[in-house]
Amino acid sequence: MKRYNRYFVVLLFATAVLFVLCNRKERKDKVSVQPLQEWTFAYDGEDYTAVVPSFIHTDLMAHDLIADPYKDTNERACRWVSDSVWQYSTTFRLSDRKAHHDVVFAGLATRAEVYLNGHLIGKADNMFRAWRFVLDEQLQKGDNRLVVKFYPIEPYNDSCAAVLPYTLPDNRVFTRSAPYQQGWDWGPRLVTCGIWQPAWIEGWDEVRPEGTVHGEGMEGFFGAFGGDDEVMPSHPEVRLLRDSGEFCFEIEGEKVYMRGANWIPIHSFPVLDEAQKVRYRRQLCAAKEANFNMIRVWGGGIYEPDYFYELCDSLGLYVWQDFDFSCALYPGDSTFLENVRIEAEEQVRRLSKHRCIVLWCGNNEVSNGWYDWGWQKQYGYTPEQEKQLYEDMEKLFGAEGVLAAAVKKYLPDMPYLPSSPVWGWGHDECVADGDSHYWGVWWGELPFEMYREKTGRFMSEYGFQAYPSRRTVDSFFSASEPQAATAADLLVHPSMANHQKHARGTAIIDQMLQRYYGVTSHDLCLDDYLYLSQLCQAYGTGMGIEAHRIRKGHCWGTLFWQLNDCWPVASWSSVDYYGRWKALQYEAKRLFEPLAVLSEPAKDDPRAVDIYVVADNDLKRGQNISRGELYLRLYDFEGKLIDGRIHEVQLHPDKASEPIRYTLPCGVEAGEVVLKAEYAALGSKWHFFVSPKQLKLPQATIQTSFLPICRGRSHYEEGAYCMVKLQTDVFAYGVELSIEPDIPGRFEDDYFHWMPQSEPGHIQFYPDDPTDPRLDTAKIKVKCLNDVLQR
Ligand code: BMA
Repeated sequence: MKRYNRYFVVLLFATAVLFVLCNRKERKDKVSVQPLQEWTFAYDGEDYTAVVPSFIHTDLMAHDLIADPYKDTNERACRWVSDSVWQYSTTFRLSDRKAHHDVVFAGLATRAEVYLNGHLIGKADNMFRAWRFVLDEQLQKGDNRLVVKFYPIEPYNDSCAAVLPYTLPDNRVFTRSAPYQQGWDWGPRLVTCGIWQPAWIEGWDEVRPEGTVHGEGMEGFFGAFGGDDEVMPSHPEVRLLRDSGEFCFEIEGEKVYMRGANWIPIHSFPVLDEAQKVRYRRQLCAAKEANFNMIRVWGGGIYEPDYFYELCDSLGLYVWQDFDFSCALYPGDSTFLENVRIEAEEQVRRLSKHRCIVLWCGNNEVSNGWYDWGWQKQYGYTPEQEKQLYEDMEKLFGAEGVLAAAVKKYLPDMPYLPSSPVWGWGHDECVADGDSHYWGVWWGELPFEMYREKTGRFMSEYGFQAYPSRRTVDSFFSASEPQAATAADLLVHPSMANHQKHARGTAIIDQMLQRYYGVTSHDLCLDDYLYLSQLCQAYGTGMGIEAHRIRKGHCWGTLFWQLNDCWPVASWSSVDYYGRWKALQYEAKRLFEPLAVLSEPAKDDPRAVDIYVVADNDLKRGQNISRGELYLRLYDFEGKLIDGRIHEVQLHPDKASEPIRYTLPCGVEAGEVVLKAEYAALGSKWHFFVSPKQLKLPQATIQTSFLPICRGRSHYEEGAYCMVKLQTDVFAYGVELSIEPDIPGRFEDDYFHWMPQSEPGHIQFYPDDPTDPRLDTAKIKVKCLNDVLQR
C-alpha cells in the first residue's frame, strides 16, 4: 500500500511539472519575434548600408570612409568619429501583427535615442544592458521607420562632472561604456558607438514577455537576457578561503592552485562574428595549451559573450570575473546606482549558467587607487567629500552594495571580492593578505628578482612588456626602414611610437635589456630588438611564475598580466593580436606544467641553486608521482657532461618539495655551464648560474630542415603536422624559429634552449591549413641569443 502511495506522489509531481512546462511553451509560442537586420547609417547626407550588430568604426571602414585605425597613426586621424552624432535607420513592416509590440536591443553603445516614425520612444545609456521600448502608440500599418541616434559621450561626461561639487579622477565613469575604448596603456583610444548586439521586434496578444525572449538567429553576443526558461545549473561548490590572509580557491573540497593570466577584450570593436569566434578559440586554446587553469576577465574591458564562457566551460578553464569598473572613482547617485543594478543583475543572471566562473569581483584597482594613488591630495577633497566618496564606493562595491546583491540574488554561494587587489603593492600587507598586483617590477622599475621577495597569497597581476614579432609589427608599420637604422631610430617613428602606449615603455624595456643582456635598442637592429624584448619578458615574468609556484601553500595562484591584445601593439601580452605566441607564452607553458621542476639561486651562495618540484592536483589521475628521482646534470656549452647527481624527492599536495641544493664544483666557471634538472622524466628545467649577459655563449651554427606534411598523431591530436629537424654544434640559447614564407600556424615549442646531440632533434609545426601548397617549399629561419649578443 505504502508503495502505491509513493507511485501516486511521483505521478502527481510529474503531471504538475508537465503542466507548468506546457503552459510556459504555450505562452512563449504566442510571442512573435521579427529580427531587424537591414540597417543603414547616415554620413555626409547619404545613407550607407550598415552591419548590425557592429560599430560605427567598422561600418565606416567597410565603406572606405576611414582608414584602418590599427595602422600607423590612423587612430588619431579618425578621432572625429568619436566626437560626432551618428544615426542608424531601418524600415520594417510587421510580419505577424499582434496586439502589442516592443523593439528589443540586446546592446546599444551607448548614449542613444530611439525614434519610431519620428517620435522619440526611448533612450539608452548603458552599453551592458538590454533595452526594450514600446512601439504600440506610433506603429503604422504599412512601413515603419525606426531610427537610433547615438550621441558622443564626452560632452555628456563633462557636463556631469561640471555639476559635481568635487572632481573625480576620470570623467569616463559617468557613462557605462567599455573603459578600455577610451585608451589604455596597451590600447588605442577608439571611443565608438553602434547597435553592437542583435535587435528585433517582439509581438504578443495577452501576456507581455518578461525580460527578453529571443528567437532563431537571435543568439547574439550576450545571448538571451532574462528568458524565464533559463535553468541555473548547480555550480561546483566553490569556496574562497580567506582565513589569516589566505586567498585560495577550494573547489569541490580540494584546494586548487591557479595558473593563468589576465584577459582583455580581443578587439577594440568587439563584435561576435565568425572572424572573432576564430580569435576567441585561438586565444583560449593557447591558454589551455600553455597549461593555464584560470583566466581573469579584467574589469576595464567588457562582459564577454556567452561564446567565450562556453569555451572556458568546455576547455576546463576557471574564470575570475570582474564587474566592469576599473582604476577610477564612480558616481554614487541613485540614478547611476539603479542603472548599475540592472546591468549587474542582467549580466550575473546571463552568466550564471557557466560553471567556469568561480569568483565575481567588484572592480579592478578602485580600492588600490583610493588608498595609493594620491587622489585625495590631487583633487583636494575635504573630509566631508572623502567620507561621501568612500560611502559611494561602498554602495557600489561593498559587501552589502549593489554588485554584491546581484551576485547574491542569482548565485548565493558564489564568492564575491569587492576589489582587486586587496592591498596595493606598496604596502607590506600585499604579501600577507589577499590577492596582489605586484607592479614593483615594471611600474616601480625594480629588478625581476623582486618577485622572489614579493610573493603574495595570490598573484592576480604582475608582468613585463615586450614587442610583438616582426610580422605583427609589419602589419601596422608601413614606413620603409632606412639602411643601418637601429631599433632606437625606428621606435621613435610616429607609427611605431603610436603602438607603444606606455609613456615610459621603451625606456623601461631598455633598462632591463641593459641589466640582463648588456645591450639596448641603440645597439640592435629592429629584428634583434623585437626578439630580445620577448626573451627579456619571458625571463622576467618567468622568474615571477617560478617564485610564485615555489611558494605554493603561502601563495595559491599566479595570473600574469596579460594574455592577449585588442590590436597589434607593444604590451604585456604573451600572445599578440594575431594569435602569435611571444616567447613568454612558451615559457609559461613550460613553467605552468602541472608537474614542474623549478629553480632559484641560493640566497647565501652565488655558486649554488635550490631545485624544487611542484605538483598541482590537475596532474593526470593515476600518475604515481608522489616520490621520484631528480637527475641533475651539469654541461658545458660544447655539450660535455661535467657532473651528474641523483636525488630522491618527496612531493606534497599543498606545497613544493623540499629544496634540493646543488653547488657548482670547484674550478667550474659559472658563466660557462648550464644545469639540467629532470624529475622522473616528467618535467625538466635548465638553470644558469649567472644572468644572460654574463653567459659566455659561443657562436652557434644551427642546421635545420623542414619536412612538410606528416600524417598521424602529432603531440596534440590526430591530423597533419610538419616537422623541423634541428641540430646545433654548441649550446644554443633561446632559439627562435620562423617559417618562410609566413604560413599561419604554430610551433610546438619555440624560444627554447638546444643542446648539441649526435642525432638531430625534432620540433613539430602545426599549420592552420595543412593543404597550403607553400608548405612544400617552406624554409626555416633561426635566431638565438648566442648570435644576437655577438653581432
Ligand atoms: C594593471 C592593469 C591595467 C594596466 C596594467 C599595466 O594594473 O589593471 O590597468 O594595463 O596594470 O600597466
